[in-house]
Order: sequence, then structure tokens, then C-alpha cells
Amino acid sequence: MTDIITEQATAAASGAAATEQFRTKQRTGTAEADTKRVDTLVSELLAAAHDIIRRRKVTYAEYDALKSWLIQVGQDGEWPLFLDVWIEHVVEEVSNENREGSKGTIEGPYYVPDSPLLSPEATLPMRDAEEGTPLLFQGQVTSVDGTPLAGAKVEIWHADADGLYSRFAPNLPEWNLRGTVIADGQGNFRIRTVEPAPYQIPTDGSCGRLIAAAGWHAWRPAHLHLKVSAPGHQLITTQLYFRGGEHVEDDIASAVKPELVLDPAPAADGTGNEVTYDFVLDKA
Ligand code: MBD
Ligand code: FE
Repeated sequence: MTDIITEQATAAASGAAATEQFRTKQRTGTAEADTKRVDTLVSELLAAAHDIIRRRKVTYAEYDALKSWLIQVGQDGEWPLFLDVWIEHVVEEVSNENREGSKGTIEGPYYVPDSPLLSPEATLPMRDAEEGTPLLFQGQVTSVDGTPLAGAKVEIWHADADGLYSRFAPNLPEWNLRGTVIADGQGNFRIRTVEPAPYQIPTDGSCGRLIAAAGWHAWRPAHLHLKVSAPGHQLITTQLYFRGGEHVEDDIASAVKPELVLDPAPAADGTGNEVTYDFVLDKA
């Protein structure tokens, strides 16, 4: 995958890497080849499009602009980005509506499985002079009944100060700011990293052109991505944000929930900030 990444951090390069990553991925559960379900979903999607065309009297010029834009999204490899920014949040909402434990939110396009295994107290892989305020992120993983989940897996990944994710941008150490932390016997973890910066989705590709054409902005608030799991429990895919940060109120990906906003305080040891956040997992 990394060989697709060119020397430049372009939309096309990160898009190609995200497309390739998605092709190798297995989310649990497969969509049944159920003719009736496909008929229902695709018919309703098309009917919604037809309705907009009639109500808004869409012109041939607009139809052709849409057609060429759709073709270009594929050429840029930006379907993962487009879908995860503008569609995934509703799929996440309906998938997890019956959970009692911690809130989840969208995964986004930049997860990579099998990041380096780290001990319960760990520093994420990073460069010697990694930019950003040091952050101690700690907490406990428990079951909904309060039982601590010994050895729970806390996978974490986030962008660097330039908004770049390792494996999707050039010239970054392979696993920069990614790790799989194994919690201790009480489900506790202590992760040292740096606070990420607000993130702008690539503006030089098709998604960027859409954003500019519609007069929107391209920003997500600064965020940590996490997947938390333990045997016998449902995995949570989530993100955490920072109170008062830019774009917490207007995330382009609509993925912020009030329960997911952290309130870090100056760290007890005087270096950077620290925050505690506990994860509660539903039973499988
Ligand atoms: C991201 O980092 C992200 O989390 C999402 C959802 C979309 C684009 C980039
Ligand atoms: Fe992200």
C-alpha cells in the first residue's frame, strides 16, 4: 500500500491509499446477496434522486457536471473519503442505536489494523521532535455491568500536527501516532501522545472541489480515533474531541457527539495535558 504514496501529500495519493486500504478490510458481518433488500434500497435511493431532479428542475448542464464529478471522484480514489465524511455517520447511528455502553462514532478512511502492540503504559510511536502539546490519555475499560476488562485492546490512531496520517501520506514513519495498547489486569491504560490539530480534508481533489463549489468548509475538529475491544464484548469504534476546539460545533463529517468531547487539564508532572476517559463495552 505504501508504494502508492508519492512524494507529495496529495488528495490523489491519500485517496489511492485509502481505496487500497478499504479493499483489504473486513468489517465483521457481510451484506447478504438478498435481491429484495437490494431492490428496496436502490429503488428508494433512485426515487429520492428523481424527486430532487423534478422539484429542482435539474438542467442538462447540471447533470453533466454531476456525471463528470462522479467519474473524477473514482479517479481520485476519493470514494472512501466522500462516503465516510457525508454518509457513514448515519450508518453508525442506526448500527449502534441499541448500545448501552460508551458512544461510538464513524471510523473514517484512515484506520489500519495490526498497529504495533504496546504495554498498558505506553508512548505512541512518534518522531523525536513530534509537534504538538504532550497528552497523557488514560482510563479504564469495563463491561456494562462494571467488571474491569483485563487485557482489553485500545487501538488508537490520529493525525500529526500537519493533519497527516501515517500510511496515507509520504515521509512519515510507518506507524507514526498509531498503536494497539493492551490494558492491564484492571482494564487500565495510560497512553502518551501529542494533541492532534484540527484536520482539513484534502482540498485538491474532488471532495475539495465539491466543498468549494458549495461554499462549505473542509474542517474536522482535532480528534483521536479509537477502537476498543475485549473478548465477549462488542467492539466500539469511536473518536474523541477537545472542548472548545475549532470545529467541534461544525464538523464536516457530522461525527461529534457531546459524550465524546474531552476536557484535558495541565498534567500533574508539568508536561502538557492529561485527561481520563473510561470505555464501557456492551456484551456481545
Ligand atoms: C479523517 O481524518 C476522518 O476522521 C474522517 C472521518 C474523514 C476524513 C478524514
Ligand atoms: Fe480522522
